[in-house]
Amino acid sequence: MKRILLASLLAIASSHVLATPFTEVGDAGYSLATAQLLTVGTTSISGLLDSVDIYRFSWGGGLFTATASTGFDPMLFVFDLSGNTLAFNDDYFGLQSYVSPTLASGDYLLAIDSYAYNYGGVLSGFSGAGSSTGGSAYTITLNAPTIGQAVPEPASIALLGLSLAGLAFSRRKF
Ligand SMILES: [Ca+2]
Ligand SMILES: [Ca+2]
Repeated sequence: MKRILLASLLAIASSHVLATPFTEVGDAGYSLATAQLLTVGTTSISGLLDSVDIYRFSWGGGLFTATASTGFDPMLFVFDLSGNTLAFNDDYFGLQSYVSPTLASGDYLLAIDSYAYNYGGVLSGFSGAGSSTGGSAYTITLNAPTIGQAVPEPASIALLGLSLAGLAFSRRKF
C-alpha cells in the first residue's frame, strides 16, 4: 500500500516535468462543458471517436501544432472558449489532418471529428453529435511539452507535503 502511494506521489511529481501521452477518459464529448482538460506535459492524445471529441488546454502563447493519425478520415479544429474557429484542416497528410495556428496565451479547445460526421465545423454545430465511449482509435500529436492546465507549483508542493505527512502518520499508527 505504502509502495503504491509512494509510486503515485512520484508520478504526480514527475508529471510536471516529463512529456506524457494523454488518454481520453470515457468520452471527451462535443461541448465546452464536457471537454477534457489536458494535463501539463501532454504531447499526444489517444482516444476513440464516435462523433466528436473535444479537449481543453492552456497555452503559453506561440505556434501550436496538432497532427491527427487515424484509420479513418479525420478533421481537426482549434476554437477559442467563445466557439470561434481559429484553425481547421481536413486533409493535409493524405486524409490525415494538421493544424498550426499561432495562439496568444490562454485557454483553447482542440476538436477532432470525422469527415463522415461532418457537423459544419463550428463548435455550436457539434451540439447535434452523439456521445459514446466506443468508436475508432486515433492519436493526435502535439508540438509542445508545456501544453496543459496550469497547476500552481506552491499548491502541488503543499499537496505533496500533506501526502508525505499522511504517509508518516499512517506509518506511526500501524
Ligand atoms: Ca470519444
Ligand atoms: Ca481528413
